[in-house]
Formats: sequence, structure tokens, C-alpha cells
Amino acid sequence: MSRTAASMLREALENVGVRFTFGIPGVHNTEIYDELAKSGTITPVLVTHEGGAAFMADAVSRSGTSLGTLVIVPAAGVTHAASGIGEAFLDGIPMLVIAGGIRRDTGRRYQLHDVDQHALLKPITKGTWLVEKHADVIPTIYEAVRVATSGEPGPVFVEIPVNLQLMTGEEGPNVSPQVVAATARCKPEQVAAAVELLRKAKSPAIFVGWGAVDATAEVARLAERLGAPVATTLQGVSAFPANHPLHAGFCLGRAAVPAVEKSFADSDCMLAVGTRFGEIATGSYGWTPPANLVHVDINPAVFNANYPARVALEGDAKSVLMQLLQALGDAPVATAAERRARVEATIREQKAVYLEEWLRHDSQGRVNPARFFASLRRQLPDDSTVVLDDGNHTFLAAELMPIHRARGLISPTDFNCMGYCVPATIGAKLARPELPVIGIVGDGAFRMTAMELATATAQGLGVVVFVFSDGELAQIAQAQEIPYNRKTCTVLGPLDVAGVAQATGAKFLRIASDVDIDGVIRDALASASRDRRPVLVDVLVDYSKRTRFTEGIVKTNLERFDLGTKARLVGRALWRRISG
Ligand SMILES: Cc1ncc(C[n+]2csc(CCOP(=O)(O)OP(=O)(O)O)c2C)c(N)n1
Ligand SMILES: [Mg+2]
Repeated sequence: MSRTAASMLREALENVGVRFTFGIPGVHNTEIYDELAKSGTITPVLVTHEGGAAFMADAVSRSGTSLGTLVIVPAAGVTHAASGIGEAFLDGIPMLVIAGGIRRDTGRRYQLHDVDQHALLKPITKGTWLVEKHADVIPTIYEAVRVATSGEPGPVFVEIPVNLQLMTGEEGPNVSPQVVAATARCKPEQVAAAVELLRKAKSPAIFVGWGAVDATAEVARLAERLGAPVATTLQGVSAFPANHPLHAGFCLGRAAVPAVEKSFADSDCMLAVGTRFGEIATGSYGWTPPANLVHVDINPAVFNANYPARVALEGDAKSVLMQLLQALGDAPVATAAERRARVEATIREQKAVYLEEWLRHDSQGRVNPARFFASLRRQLPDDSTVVLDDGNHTFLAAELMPIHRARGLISPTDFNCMGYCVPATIGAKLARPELPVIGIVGDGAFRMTAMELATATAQGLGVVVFVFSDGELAQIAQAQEIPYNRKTCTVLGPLDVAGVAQATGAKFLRIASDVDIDGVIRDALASASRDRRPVLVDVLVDYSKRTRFTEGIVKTNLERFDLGTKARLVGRALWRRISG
């Protein structure tokens, strides 16, 4: 049948289960938007900025409910969206990016939006396609989606020239979307070798990243069988439930919370699942791996990249862990039961000690972060989603906010892009409208994408966004304090958060000190779900106490310099302290 590429695209998107598209119409994609308006299963969402669109699509994908998809204009829409595409790329999140393209049938030069989009997106996508004829539209979308969702997931880009959207052409032969099967590629002898190491270990430990987010039950069974504590990466905070007695907490080495530090102290064998041992995951590589490292990942390129693996098991986390569990069998693992009791006691004790340390900290009339997170945890149902941005608040949340559900916390991690939170909160809420979604964002990152609150209002979304107002770009300002003794370009000018709420149609609330915490969180959650409009809460937070993560990475980075550089940095810091 002869029809437009826009119509074919709609059919392909419906067939791969896309539920939302995010973007802004322009002359190169209005045919697509007109088709999307006809769809019974896809809702096209108008955003304020394409950067927001990409973060929304990312959050939809992270929810695990459908594939986050963009429909944007060429060139300007693509560069705006690049921040969110880059985040999805480095964090391994599938995303389908569709842009219109210039007319390829007129021979004209200097057309509107005429740049090489494929060259722009090459380093931050798994693949890009230019559709050249009608018959290719549907197979190209299916192939792009297969690439986005197979192996380590990531974003893909498809350009559909506007002339194909406007004119009709013949369809190609009938094709179906491909279902990507989760598989383990490791050999039985490798599985046996891994089990042998884990069985014989005196103190096995487990470290999980986002790659393990759908294998929580298998990780728990292994941890219980082995009596092993479980730590997580930042992106993988939700990959193991914090209310499991073997959950130790965030990070490794000296950047880790005390429960990890103590329960991992003498670990002689580690099972790492779905982590690349990246910079944030390892606290700037301030961690020494045990020689017996069993590394499980779907992407073989991560093996031995930063730390040598004794056994590398390639495959989808759930499939590989099921094989490990099967090979481990039912025979008791020597000393595991006794070890488990010991490890659980250490974790319980150290979590209490760390929480106490925070609660004792004098926040001088401002909001104590630990009190805030304790109240939020008490009031938020377990199946909620918490969305973070990038900053000091990220690490406070990772250390102090227990997450009980897989995919229950999402954060921009390795691309580390500020501005993620507000739009991602919207994407997460659209994906799972029946469950509470809350965002926590620093006052710097909030400025970058706050106008997307208007999108939340337009969509009738009852999300709650807590702005941690400290007046600084704290995560960087804190790192400037010791070496520079001055905060160049990290002190923020004033921002009227209430004014932003008024301008965007959000309800406004403020937590000025600890006494407000319980009541305001209660009001915010209740009114968001009742009124179906966003609630913006200004939290006058106290940042005077450092996270373990910040303390750890500052020390690690300082120590790593050679003697000459160290002397120069310390000398400058001392001199500035004396000279003021
Ligand atoms: C797009 C982008 N620009 C700059 C940075 C560097 N950066 C990382 S954290 C941070 C501070 C964030 O400040 P704020 O949002 O106020 O959060 P806080 O640290 O105060 O909690 C900055 C500037 C970044 N990660 N991303
Ligand atoms: Mg700040």
C-alpha cells in the first residue's frame, strides 16, 4: 500500500509498544505529530525544551514500562536533546530518538536546520540511521529498537527526511519487531569456577549496579546463601532493597558508608554484577579489589577495564545469576550461616551509628538532611519513585534514603548531567501515574530545567519536587573549599522558588527548619495526589556536614598526586589561609 512515511512511523512505534513521545513540533516533523494525534496507544507530549524531552524519555525507559522516545526537529532540537541522549548513553538506558530531516529531493542547499545530525550524535548513540525510502521506515525503526534494547542498552537515532513524510510511497515486505531475549553467554566451566571461588571465600561480598536492577531476587538469594553483604553503585542504589538485612549501602572503599566499609573490610572475594567500576561507582577508584573478583556483565568490554577479573561471566544479570545459583546447589556453604549472622549484625550496628552521627549533627536551625530523609522514608510508600539530580543532594540521598523497590531511585550518573531531575520526574510519573513520584534537586540544577514544571502542570501530573536550597553549587563548592579557600563561580544568586511555582502553576510549600519536615512532606504528598498538579517544596537544607562520598573522593584524589603537585596544592591552600 502506498502511504506517507509519517503513517508508517506511527504504525512502527505502536508495534514496538511506545507509549509516549516527547518533543516539540517544527516544519520537519508536523506530519509525524499529526499522525501521532490519531494513535490510540501513543501520547505525544509537548515539552518546554528538548533537553527536558530527552530526560523525560530517559525516565520512561528507566521505569521499565516502555521505550522512551523523542520526536524532535532536526539540528536545534537534536543539540538541545543531546544532554539527555548523552546521559542515556553513558548510563546504558535505551532510548529512541526520531528527528525529521531536511528535504532530500529538491537539491537545494542552505536549507533550514541543515547540519550532519549523524556526526553530531555518533559519539552518544549506539547507532544512527537515515531513512532513504518509504519501504525502509518500518524495518529501520525495528532494527533501531533492537539495537537500543540489546546488549548494554543505549540511545539510537533515526532521521526521517520531511519529503518522505509529506509524500506517499510503497511499503516494503511485511516485517515484525524483534524480541530481544535475555541470555547468558558464559560457559559452564566458568560458572563452576566462579562458584568454587565464592564457596571457598572466607568473606565473600557482592557489589551491584544498574545492570542488576531486574535481578534483585537472585542477588538476594545468593547473598543469603553466601552470607555476603551487598553494596551498590550510585546508579544501582535501587538494585538491592535497603530493608534487606544484608544491604550494606552505597559505594566502595573509603567513599563508602560505614556499613559497607566495615562489612567489606576483610572481603577476599567479590561478586560484582552489572557495574563497570566507573569513577563514581568506586569513589574515584579509591578502592582496592580482592584478587578473586567475579565480574558479571552483559557488555564484555567492561571486563578487566579498571580491575582484573578472576572470572568474567558475560550475559544478562538474571540469567547468569540463575546459573550461579543452580551451580551452587542446595548443599550448605561452609560457615555461611554463622557469617551471615555476623555480617547482618555489623550492618545493623553501623547503619545505626551513621544515622546517629547525622542526627546528632547541629544543623543550626536549618534542615538536617538525615531528618528530612527519615521522614520522607516513613511517609513515602515503598513502590514510589525517587528522582535525583546531580550534586551534593545526590550523595546525601544515596547514603541516607533507603530505597525498597528495584527502579525506585533514578539518577543521572556517568554523563552526570545537571538539569535531569525536574523533567525526569515528569517522565517517571507519566510512566507510572498511579504511584507517587518525587524529585530531589539542588538549587543550581533546578534553574536549568525548572520551566518543565509548566509541562507537569499542563499534563496534570501530581509530582512533588523538593529543591535543596543551599545557595551554592555545593558539590563543587565543597571541593573548592580546602584547596582554593575560595568559591569561584559556585555561589548562586538569589532565586525566588515561590515565584517559579507561581509562574508554572505549581503549588508552593517550604521546609524552613526541622519542625516543618513531617507536616510539609505530608501536605505535599497529599495535595499532589489529590489535585493532580505539581508541588514545589523549597527545603532550606543544611550542607555543613560532608557525605562519606565527598570526604572519600577528596582524600583519594589528593593522595594520588605526585609529591611536587601535592606540595604545590597544599602550599597554596596554606598560603591562602594565612593571607586570607
Ligand atoms: C551540566 C552540568 N554542568 C556542570 C556540572 C558540574 N557540577 C556537578 S555537581 C554541581 C553542583 C550542583 O549544584 P546544585 O544543583 O545546587 O546541587 P548541590 O550540590 O548544591 O546539592 C556542578 C556544578 C555538571 N555535573 N553538569
Ligand atoms: Mg545547591
